Parts: sequence; structure tokens; C-alpha cells
Amino acid sequence: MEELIQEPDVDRFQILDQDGNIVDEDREPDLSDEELLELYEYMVLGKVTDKKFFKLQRQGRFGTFAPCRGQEAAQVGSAYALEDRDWMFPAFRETAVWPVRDLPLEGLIQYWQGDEKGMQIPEDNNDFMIAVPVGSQTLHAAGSAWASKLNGEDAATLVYFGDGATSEGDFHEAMNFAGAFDLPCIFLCQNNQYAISVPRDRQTGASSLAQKAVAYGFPGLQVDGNDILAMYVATKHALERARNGDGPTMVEAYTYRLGDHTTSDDADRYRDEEEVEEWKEKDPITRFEAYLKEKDILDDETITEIEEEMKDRINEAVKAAEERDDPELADMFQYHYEEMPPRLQNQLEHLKEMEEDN
Ligand SMILES: Cc1ncc(C[n+]2csc(CCOP(=O)(O)OP(=O)(O)O)c2C)c(N)n1
Repeated sequence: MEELIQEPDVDRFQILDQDGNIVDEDREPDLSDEELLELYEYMVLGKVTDKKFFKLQRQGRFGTFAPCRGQEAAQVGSAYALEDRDWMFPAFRETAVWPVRDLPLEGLIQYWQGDEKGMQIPEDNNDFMIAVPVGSQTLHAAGSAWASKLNGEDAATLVYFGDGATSEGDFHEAMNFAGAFDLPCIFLCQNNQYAISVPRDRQTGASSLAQKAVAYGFPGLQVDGNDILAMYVATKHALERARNGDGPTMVEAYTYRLGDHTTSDDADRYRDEEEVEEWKEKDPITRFEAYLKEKDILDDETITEIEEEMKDRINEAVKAAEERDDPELADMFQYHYEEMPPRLQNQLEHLKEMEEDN
């Protein structure tokens, strides 16, 4: 019997090694120098945005937020593969995805400053707002992919979530539904090794997260999530499958969160310094820098110029966000339901009375 039991192991897909050398020339994507530089700029923008957000939080100008440092390749590489017409559902850590999808950084800033209006997505963007309830967006994405299929649209849906989300019922329902209905949906799991303080090996006994797709009837692929070229190529492939009517794909980006879970967390309490140092060696930005330098697309001077340019960009976005009107207290009731249920209406009335009394 033993030989009949199948092990759905998956290999990890990689194009650039830790030092930025090509490990598989046949898989190197056909991107122009301009496109490669653009990918790099988006990664740097993600990094400087994270830094700026952290400072704003420490200055009391921001609420809690979830940093993306270390996950820039997983985010930028996958988002860059999308077409405008595709649908994107983020979790809450996808800061580096925002500019790639041409979503206004001002809105993201406004949101983390506590104003829900920042999540009003521009009409011509096929993107959804941040989802804080872990894994809930996977169901929304399955619904979106089903709608595209029913409407005969040539659009795929990509949903971001973390390793922790794979322990939520929502994730399994969405995967099952997508598999059963052969939906054009890409499940993009950023396995950053922790769900707050809970390590990946406490989420599942399986040797990979990608292999979970197999049980739902579609392929799962584990990718070196710190290799931007591998992330781009894997997502592009999954999108092609979706567009060809071949159904869903799960992509597990094997990566690491270099910062804390959020600004309310202290990762030193549950992670070894040694482990963090090891992952710093795999930094997705320095790896890509090495590749671009080898190709003579990038030099130290340009690196400094790009950093400065991206810092200006984020500073301008902060200025624009802070010039926007402050939120009304009643706003927190406005964005949950199309029609406000009586319970919330009562609370809103109560709030108004309190405001009048003050
Ligand atoms: C349904 C639900 N349960 C718990 C939480 C609290 N919470 C916020 S983030 C998080 C961990 C999520 O981990 P993971 O899915 O791996 O994503 P990551 O934060 O690592 O990006 C938890 C438990 C929540 N937001 N929603």
C-alpha cells in the first residue's frame, strides 16, 4: 500500500540566486531594460514608503500599519504581471503593490491615518480595498473570478494573503469553489514564515502551502518570493492559464517579513536574530540590484538618484494626504453596508446626540 500513497511535494521555482546570478537562462523573462528598471523603482518605492510610514507612526501621525519590508519582490513581481483589466484583492500588507496598480498612495496614507475614505478606489481601477479580517478577501476574489467567467470577460483575479490565512475556513472555501468552478483566479500566498508570532510550521503539517492546491484540483507552485523575476514569470504563467480557461493556480511566494508584524508588534520576542540575519542576506532588493548591475542597467549613482526620487514621491503623497479634509466621526458607520442596519443607525444617532451635547 505504501507505494500508492502520493506525496504532493513541489519544487521551489527560482531564476535569480541569492547573489543575483541567473540560475536558469531559459526562464529569464523578456523584459526591456526600461521595464527592469521600473520593477526596481517600484521595489525601492515600497522600501522607502515603509520607512516613511514607520516614522509617521512614531510621530503620532499614523495609526498602526503592517510593514512590507522584505516582501517587495513577491509584491512587485506579481502585481507587475497583471493587466489593468485584471482584478486585484489585497490583504493589508501590500504597500508595494499600490503604485504598481496605479492606486493613489495618498489614499493608502489616509487609510492608515484612520480615515476609511482613503480606501475609495478610483473608478477605473479594478482593485479592491484593504481586507483586515484574515483570509476574507479570498472569498471575494473567488466571487469576482466567477463573475468574470459568467460575463465572458478576459480578466483574471489575483488575491493576496499570508501563510496564516491558509488556516482560515474562508481560504479553503474559496479554493474549493475556484477549483470546482474552474475559475480564473490566482491565489497568491505570501508565506513570510509568521502569522504575527505563530511560525509557519504551526499553520500546517504539510511540507508546503502550495501543495494544498492539489487537493482542490488545480496546480500549486512554490516560488522563491525574494526573486522578483521568478515571481513575475510564475504569476504571468498563472495568468495565462486563467485566460486560457485552464482555471485557478496557487502561487506560494516563499519569503520573509524583515520587520515587525505591525507597529504594535515586537518580533524580537519570538524570532532569533540569527534567523533574521540569514534572511537579510536574501534581501530581494540587493539581489535584484546585483543582477541589474551585472547587466549594466544600474550603477551606484543611479541607485542614489532613484532612492531620492522615490523619497520625494512618498513625501509628496504624505503632504497631499494631510491636506485632505479630516474624517467625520460618523464616517466609521458609513462603509459597511449598502443600507445601514437598525443597530448601526441607533449607534449613529447616539453619537450625533453626544456630539450635540458637547
Ligand atoms: C479573522 C481574523 N482573525 C485574527 C485577526 C488578527 N490578525 C491580524 S493579522 C494576523 C496574522 C495574519 O498572518 P498571515 O495571514 O500570515 O499574514 P501576514 O500578517 O504575515 O502578512 C492575525 C491573526 C484578524 N485580523 N482577522
